[in-house]
Amino acid sequence: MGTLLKDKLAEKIESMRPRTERLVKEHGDVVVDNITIGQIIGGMRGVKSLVTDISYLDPYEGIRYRGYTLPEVFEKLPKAKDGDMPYVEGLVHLLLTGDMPTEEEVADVFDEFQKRRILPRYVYEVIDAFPCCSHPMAIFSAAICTMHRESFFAKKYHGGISKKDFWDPMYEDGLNLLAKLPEIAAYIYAKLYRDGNRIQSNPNLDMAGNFAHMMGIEKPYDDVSRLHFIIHADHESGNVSAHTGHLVASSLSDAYLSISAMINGLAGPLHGLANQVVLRWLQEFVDKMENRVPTEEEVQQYVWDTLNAGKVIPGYGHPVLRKTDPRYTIQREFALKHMKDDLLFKYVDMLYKVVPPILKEQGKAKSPWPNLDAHTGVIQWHYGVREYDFYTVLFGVGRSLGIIANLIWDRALGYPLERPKSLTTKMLEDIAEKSKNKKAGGKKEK
Ligand code: HAX
Repeated sequence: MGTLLKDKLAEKIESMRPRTERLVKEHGDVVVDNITIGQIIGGMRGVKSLVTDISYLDPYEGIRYRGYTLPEVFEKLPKAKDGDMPYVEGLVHLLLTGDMPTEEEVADVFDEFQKRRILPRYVYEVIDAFPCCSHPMAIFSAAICTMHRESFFAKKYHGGISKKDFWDPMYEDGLNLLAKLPEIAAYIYAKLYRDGNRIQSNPNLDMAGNFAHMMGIEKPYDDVSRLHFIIHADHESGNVSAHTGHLVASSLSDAYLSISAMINGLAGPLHGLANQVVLRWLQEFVDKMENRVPTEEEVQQYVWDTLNAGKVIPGYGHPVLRKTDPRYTIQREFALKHMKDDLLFKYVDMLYKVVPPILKEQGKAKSPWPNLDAHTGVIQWHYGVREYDFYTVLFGVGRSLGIIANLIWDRALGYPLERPKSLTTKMLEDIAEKSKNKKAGGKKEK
């Protein structure tokens, strides 16, 4: 056991390579997209300029992992023996190979993780050495970065390795890191919020089940963790965390350096940090309401007050999605089943009714619908994880699954150094002027 995944992946890579090579050799000059000045200044929204087969985001349907919608992923992946949610190990197999795993293939990834999960001692020491009041995301990023010295890829590269084989040490680094992330996250939690009293990992448990165990939280928190890691795993390549991971790895930085960098991108309030911002915003509202359920008018007033103060409604809107995020819906279904009487969930439920019409009326946000961050914190809060600074670390553990799958495939298909071209503002002004004159000339000729 423990080699099924790598052997299958090697076969998939061999069959995929000719497709990429043919596209570049025979169709390299085919135009896919144009770019406007608005897109260049506006964060490259919608520019089709990246390639990944791990996931695809449709604005109306939401994310598909390897062609499967999220409800299909939850239905088809093998379920945990002692829970309702699928094993994260099965998702790893799906993301890497594109195939739904058998029970045996899930057990194989389980074995892979068991072999690799022990943390070097210095990682605990790095976490211990952080000054007080450090944000857990800064600690998480540093802990991962420190393990750069373990990198097989870095060693092999310096020893001299064929480009064709780059993916192999990236696979080793990627799986080594994934297996260790739950322990790093759980130790950061213990250190910051439980006086350093950590619970030893249980090698008989699956990745998410073991995480729940190390957090010291009873069932169904193991299922909450499986759900959480799976829905956060991937969202195409263009979001800040995925793109950062890909960009940094494109310079042949190893998995540790690349994942540490992506964690820093995820730590921004417009991206992963939104889940803690949502909770803070909700808590302020609950305090204001003195712990009672508000009326619809009070919720409307709170939302308008936030907007009128020049702030965004956290957890709402998205750069690509144009409907309710299915990752929100899946969490909502879980909450309706397990915690429908929870006070905070009642707030979230009311906001779901109230916010979209208000954002539509305000007319700025292109999507008035909730994204996944509108819901994650409420579930964590319910199960006792109330230190909301920590929520983005949980996001980071999940997001690493998809990004590592991408990094391995980036190496396998030989994607080169990323290096787009920049222009100056004056150059853009000249292009704009030329286009204006051309249009005016065209009109005169008519
Ligand atoms: N509340 C109020 N205004 C909003 C808004 C919201 N939730 N979402 C967008 N807008 C505003 C924007 O601020 C922008 O205003 P200006 O023109 O004054 O700058 C305008 O509507 C157009 O923005 P957009 O094109 O619809 O959205 P963007 O692609 O620029 O930004 C964001 C997408 C997710 C950053 C945005 O919707 C937002 O700030 N949402 C709140 C924060 C949040 O929930 N972030 C998490 C997103 C999911 C994710 O990546 N998680 O990791």
